[in-house]
Amino acid sequence: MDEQTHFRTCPLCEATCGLAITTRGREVTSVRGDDDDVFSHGYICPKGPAVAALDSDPDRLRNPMIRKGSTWSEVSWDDAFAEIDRQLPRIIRDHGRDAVAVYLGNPSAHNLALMLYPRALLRVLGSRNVYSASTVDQMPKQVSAGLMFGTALSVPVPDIDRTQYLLMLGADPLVSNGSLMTAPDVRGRLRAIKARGGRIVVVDPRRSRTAGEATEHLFIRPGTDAHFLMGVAHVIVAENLTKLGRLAEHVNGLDDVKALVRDWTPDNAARACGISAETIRTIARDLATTERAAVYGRIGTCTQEFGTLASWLVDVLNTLTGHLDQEGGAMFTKAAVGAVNTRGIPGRGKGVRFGRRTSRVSGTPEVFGELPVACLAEEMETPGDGQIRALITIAGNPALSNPNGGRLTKALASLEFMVSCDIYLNETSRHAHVILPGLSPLEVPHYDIGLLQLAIRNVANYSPPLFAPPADRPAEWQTMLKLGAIVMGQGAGADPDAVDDFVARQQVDETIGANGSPIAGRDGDEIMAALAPRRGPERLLDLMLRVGPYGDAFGARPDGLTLATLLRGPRAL
Ligand SMILES: Nc1nc2c(c(=O)[nH]1)N[C@H]1C(S)=C(S)[C@@H](COP(=O)(O)OP(=O)(O)OC[C@H]3O[C@@H](n4cnc5c(=O)[nH]c(N)nc54)[C@H](O)[C@@H]3O)O[C@H]1N2
Ligand SMILES: Nc1nc2c(c(=O)[nH]1)N[C@H]1C(S)=C(S)[C@@H](COP(=O)(O)OP(=O)(O)OC[C@H]3O[C@@H](n4cnc5c(=O)[nH]c(N)nc54)[C@H](O)[C@@H]3O)O[C@H]1N2
Ligand code: SF4
Ligand SMILES: [Mo]
Repeated sequence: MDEQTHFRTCPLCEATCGLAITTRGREVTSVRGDDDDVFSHGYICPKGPAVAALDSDPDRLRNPMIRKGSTWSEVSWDDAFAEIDRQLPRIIRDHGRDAVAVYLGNPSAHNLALMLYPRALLRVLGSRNVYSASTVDQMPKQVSAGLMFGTALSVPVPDIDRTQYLLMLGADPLVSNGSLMTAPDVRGRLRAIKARGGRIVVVDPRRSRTAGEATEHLFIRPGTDAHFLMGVAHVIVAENLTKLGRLAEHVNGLDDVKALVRDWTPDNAARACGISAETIRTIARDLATTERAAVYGRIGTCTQEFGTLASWLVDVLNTLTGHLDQEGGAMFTKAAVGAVNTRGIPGRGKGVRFGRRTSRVSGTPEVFGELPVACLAEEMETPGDGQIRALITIAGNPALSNPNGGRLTKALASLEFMVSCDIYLNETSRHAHVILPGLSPLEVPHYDIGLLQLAIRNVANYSPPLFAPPADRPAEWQTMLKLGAIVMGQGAGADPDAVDDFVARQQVDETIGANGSPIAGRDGDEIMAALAPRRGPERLLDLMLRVGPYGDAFGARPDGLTLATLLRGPRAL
C-alpha cells in the first residue's frame, strides 16, 4: 500500500502546530512538523507525534462502558443510552434540573464538536450546576477582559514577533507552549526578541525554564502580582509617563486609576511582593519608554487570591503606556470564526454581567453562566433542594484537576448517577455508571474556534478527519445531542441528525436576526440550503466562517472565506 502525507493541525495544546502525518491505510507511519505551515513553520514539540499514539492506544475506549458495582462491561451504544434514559429523566423529575450537574474539561476547548455542541445540552438541561476547568485556570482574565473590553474572549495577546520589551508574569511558555497566546514555537519567537536587541523580563517565584531564557528574572512572592503591578502603575502615573496616544478616545476611568495607585508607592509594593522599589521604578520607565512593549500575564497571575485584580492590572499597564492594540504591544486578534469583538455594530455591545445568582451552599457568585469548581464537592455533599445527585463530565478529570481532589472523589462516589463522556477510564470516569467515548483525534474534523481568537497572527486552519470513524460509532456532537434529547424526554431513540437540523436552523435564524449581521434580512431556508449537505460541526463552522469578518456573507462578498476555501488552501488568511 502507498504512503500518503496529510497536513493537519495538532489538537493537543494551544499552539496549533501544523503536522505532516504520513499514513499507510489506517496506520500512521510518521508524524513530523509541517514545514509549510504558515504559522508553525515546521515546529512541533514532543507531544505532537503523540496524536498517533493516542489514535492507536489500545487503552483508549472505543465502546461505551457500563459499571455495575465495581464491574465494568462494554455495551452497545443503544444499551448505554437506554441506561441513561432510565436514570437522568427520573432524577430530573424527582429532584429538579439543578440535581444534574455538568462539568466541562479542558480538551473541550481543543475539540470542534465539544466547542459547539455541549451548549445545546446545557440549554435543554437548564441546570444552575454548570462547572468547567476555566475556574481553575483563566476565568479571572476573562472577567477582567469582559469588564474592560466587553466580551470574555477579548483578551489582548502580546505581539511577541514585533515587541522589543516583554514583561511576562506567571507563565512558562517554554514548557506549556503558550496559553492565552496562541503561538507555535514560543521559544524561537522569544529568542528572536533577544536577537533583535529586545528584552524579556520574567516575573515568577520559581526559576522556570522561560526565566532561564529571559534577559532578566525577578523572583516574586507568590500571590502578590497585583501589588507589584500597582507599584509599576504608581510610578508611571507619578512620573508622568502615562501616554494613551490614540487610545485616549476609547479610555474611561483614568482618573479613578490614578487615584487608586496614588498610595501604592514602590516602597509599599516592594514590601509586599519582594521585588525592590528600584527595580519596580526601572520596569515602569522601561515599559513606558520602549516604543514596542507588552505586559503578559498567565496562569500564575490567575490562580491566586487577587487573580482578577492582577489580570486587570496587566491591561491597565498596557493601556497607560499606550501599548494596547499597537504593533509590538498587546493586540486583539481578528479571528475568522466566533469572534464576538467583530460582531454587531462597532462601539456598541451588551457588556458583561456577573453574580446574577449565587451557589446554593457557600453563596459564591456565578460567572459567565458557571459556578467555580471549588464549589462542586460541597454542592454534592450538602443535602437539600438543588443538591447535585447526578453528574455529566465532558472531557474532564476533576478528581485530579480540581482543588481538594480527595474530597471530590468521595463526593463522586456518593452520586446517584454519573455519565462520563471520556476516551479513558481514569480517576474521574471510574466513578461513572456509564462512559461514552469520543472518537480518535484523527477521526474528527478540527478547527480551533477558541484558540485562534487568541492567536498572535490572524490564522484559519481547518483539518478534515484523517480517517473515517468506524461506521457504528457516533461522533461526540451526536452524543451531546442524544443526551440533550434524553434530558428533554424524547427518549433514547431520538435521531441526533434531526435535532442537529433544528440546532443549525436556530443558529442561522439567530445570525440573521443579530444586530449588524452581514446576512440581516436574508431567508433562513436559502442559508440552510447553501450550507447543505454539511451537517454537524462542519455545517456550523461553515456558517460561522461565512458570517465572520472575512466571510463571503453567503454571496454578498463573493471573494470571502468559506469552509470550502479553507479546504482548498492556502491555509492562512
Ligand atoms: N494541581 C493542579 N491542578 C490543576 C492544574 C495544575 O497545573 N495543577 N492546571 C489547571 C488547568 S490550567 C486546567 S485547564 C485544568 C484541566 O482540568 P481537566 O480538564 O478537568 O483535566 P484534564 O486532565 O485536562 O482532563 C482531560 C480529560 O479529557 C479526556 N479527553 C481527552 N480528549 C478527549 C476527547 O476528545 N473527548 C472526550 N470526551 N474526552 C477527552 C481525558 O481522558 C481526560 O479525562 O486543571 C487545572 N488544575
Ligand atoms: N506539557 C503540557 N503543556 C501544557 C499543559 C499540560 O498539561 N502539559 N497544560 C496546558 C494548559 S491547560 C494551560 S492553562 C497552560 C498553562 O500555561 P502557563 O500559564 O505558561 O503555565 P505554567 O507552565 O503552569 O506556568 C505558570 C508559572 O506561574 C508561576 N507562578 C505560580 N504562582 C505565581 C504567582 O503568584 N505569581 C507569578 N508571577 N507567577 C506564579 C509558576 O512558577 C509557573 O512558572 O499550559 C498548557 N500546556
Ligand atoms: S506545541 Fe502543542 S500544538 Fe504544537 S506539537 Fe506540541 S502539543 Fe501539538
Ligand atoms: Mo488550562
